Amino acid sequence: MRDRVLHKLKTTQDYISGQELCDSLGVSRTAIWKAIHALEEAGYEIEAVRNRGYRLISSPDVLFSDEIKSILDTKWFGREVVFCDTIDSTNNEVKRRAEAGGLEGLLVIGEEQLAGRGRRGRNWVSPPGTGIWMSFLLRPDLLPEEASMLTIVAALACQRGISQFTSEAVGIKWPNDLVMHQKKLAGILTEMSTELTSIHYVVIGIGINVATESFPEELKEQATSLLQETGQNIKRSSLVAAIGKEFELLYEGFLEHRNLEYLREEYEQKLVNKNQYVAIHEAKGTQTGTAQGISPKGELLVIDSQGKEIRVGAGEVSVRGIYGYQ
Ligand code: BT5
Repeated sequence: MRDRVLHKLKTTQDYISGQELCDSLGVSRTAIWKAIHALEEAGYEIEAVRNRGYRLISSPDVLFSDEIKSILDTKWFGREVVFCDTIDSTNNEVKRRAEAGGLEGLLVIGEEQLAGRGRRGRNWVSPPGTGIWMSFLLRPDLLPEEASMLTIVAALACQRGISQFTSEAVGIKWPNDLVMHQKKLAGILTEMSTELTSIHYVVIGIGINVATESFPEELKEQATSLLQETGQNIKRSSLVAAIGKEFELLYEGFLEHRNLEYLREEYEQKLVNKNQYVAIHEAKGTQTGTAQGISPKGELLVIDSQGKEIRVGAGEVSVRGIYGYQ
């Protein structure tokens, strides 16, 4: 009910009377009053004027599905938006819904994640009220080995989206981190369900520290938030909408080309690894060299000390000067 009343308030220019709300939503005056009260509790500023009705004055930084839907300007991204106050992991929730037949574009946003994940089972710190913890569902007609390129596409979409709100440089650390002033601002987790030669679905999870004021001790040196770096309070719902729009545009290009040549130049301009000495930690051992850029398949191109080119498909990459790596 809260969402429906909010939608009405958002789509009405002037005041809307209590009676109009009751009639159009088919509920009692008490139900409307309760919903208005709940919205006020959530931080919406609503003016109530006798004989005229209600008017929305300002919206807080909330991620309710209706708030997001009211500003999304996308074709399929967020065609369904699910908002959860608390969830284990938004990637898990998208997977569950994908298994139950969820459609491409389904977007799940959590205010708080109790089991937010990074890659290889690592933890992703996801407290309430400060970040964007979201995942969306894709059902691309790609080969399983092509899908890892989607992390690169998502990273650039985040880079572009965040850059719309700040003049500070937003960098990409290959393959899945966004970086500001040499600290980690955001991370991407791409997971998929596949068969030998086909993809059932892909889940792209994005975690962005927006208004975090302090991090747990073990992250302090390496993590940061938009608030800490820019001093600005950026509205999370607007950022979600901007990233969704950029992702749609870039994804169209990707499906057309099925490689990353079309975005390589722009990506490499944002790549903090470029021309840096990097260490690549893989299961088979650690290699070092200077990163040059990415291949059309999204691998990191590195030249080792003998001048030999190494193409890194997966693994951990440390870059000197970033996250305390020396
Ligand atoms: C990532 O993994 O960076 C992927 C993070 C993806 C999070 C999103 S949130 C929505 C969706 N649902 C999920 O459950 N996950 C996705 P990786 O490259 O493995 O980095 C993980 C490492 O980042 C951890 O081991 C920490 O060192 C660090 N870390 C944890 N929480 C962080 C945070 N909030 N900000 C910055 N760094 C963090």
